[in-house]
Amino acid sequence: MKIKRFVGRNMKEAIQKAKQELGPDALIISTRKIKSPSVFGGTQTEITVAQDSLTESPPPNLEENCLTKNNNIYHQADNKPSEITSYSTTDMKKDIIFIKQLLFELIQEKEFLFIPQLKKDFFKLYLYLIEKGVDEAVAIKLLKTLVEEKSKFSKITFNPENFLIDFLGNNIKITNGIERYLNKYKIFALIGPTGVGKTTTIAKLAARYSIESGAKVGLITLDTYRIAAVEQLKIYAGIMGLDLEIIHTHDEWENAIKKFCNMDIIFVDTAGHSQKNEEYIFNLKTFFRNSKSVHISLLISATSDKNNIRDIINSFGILLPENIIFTKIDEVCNLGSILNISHWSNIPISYLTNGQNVPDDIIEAEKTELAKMILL
Ligand SMILES: Nc1nc2c(ncn2[C@@H]2O[C@H](COP(=O)(O)OP(=O)(O)O)[C@@H](O)[C@H]2O)c(=O)[nH]1
Ligand SMILES: [Mg+2]
Repeated sequence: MKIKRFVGRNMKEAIQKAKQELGPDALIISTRKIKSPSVFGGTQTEITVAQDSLTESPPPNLEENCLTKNNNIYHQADNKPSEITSYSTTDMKKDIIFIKQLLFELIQEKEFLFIPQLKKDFFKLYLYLIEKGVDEAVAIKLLKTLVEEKSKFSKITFNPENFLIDFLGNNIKITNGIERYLNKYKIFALIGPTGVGKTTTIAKLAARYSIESGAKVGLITLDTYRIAAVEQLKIYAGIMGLDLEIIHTHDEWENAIKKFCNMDIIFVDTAGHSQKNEEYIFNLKTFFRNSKSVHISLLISATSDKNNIRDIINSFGILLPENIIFTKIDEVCNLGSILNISHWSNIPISYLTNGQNVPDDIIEAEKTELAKMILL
């Protein structure tokens, strides 16, 4: 019997490595988490695998050979001398949790494989979407719809590429910029986590409306927690020759709105906070509640991982944002999150920002373009 250890970022990767080297019949005899050698820390998964076809000796009894009487597990890697590692009940519980997780992941994949039509026609596309950051459940749901819609087309007129772009485009919720809200609102507030690009995006939008469209634009900032944050917007306001009001209280807010009554558009910058800071989000909600005329855009960075994106949508959702501005798309290769966002919320994407340059690096959301970006 050959016993070998394999290390991966997670259980799945470790198993893949084992299968690659020892084939599908290799038997996992233990798993454990180990410290990652990466400078960023974290953990890796190590599995110990046995394969009996590589040796003439008869296959050992797993219980006898792997577990000693005092419940230790026997590791023999690369034919080096064996070592005895303590294997406690806690370790065993951890292993069971791991195995449950693994089974769960496998079942999720299987759901896809059990839909024959999907497996046959769209398996590659499924894998591609996953690689692009589309959530597995979202990808499966999309592809199920895709199968139905594809069947409506005749073979002669069917163009797979255009079909796919149209299909994905129709699954993305967008609104082109904020134009269509201008007859309803005058005050546009940007909210979202710290560092997502709120102030920079305000500068881009303010420039677009004041310089390009000649509109009268006023700026308000509620972000008075950090001096640097106020200074940042002051600099932009100075360059563009725009009035800026710095607000600490609700009275100051009322006065600023009165002062800006002749403005065509007012952009409001807010302090960034984690989506986990419920108190802050609640306070912001109370602040804006008295100002029903405020249009709210939620900023989400393309660099956030998909679980974070889901959290951000849920937590900031209580402020009832009407748009999402998807920032920093220049920093990622995978834009599958756009499909996740459209699946997890009804809020349309209005803009995407693609760089630090003010005012150039901002584009209005457009379905076909977004679909192409995702598929690139
Ligand atoms: N790469 C990239 N950086 C951006 C983008 N938008 C903003 N940033 C940068 O992200 C950082 C934080 O932006 P800021 O506007 O201060 O974020 P805020 O905390 O949400 O107001 C700054 O360094 C910006 O230049 C973008 O679209 N792409
Ligand atoms: Mg800011």
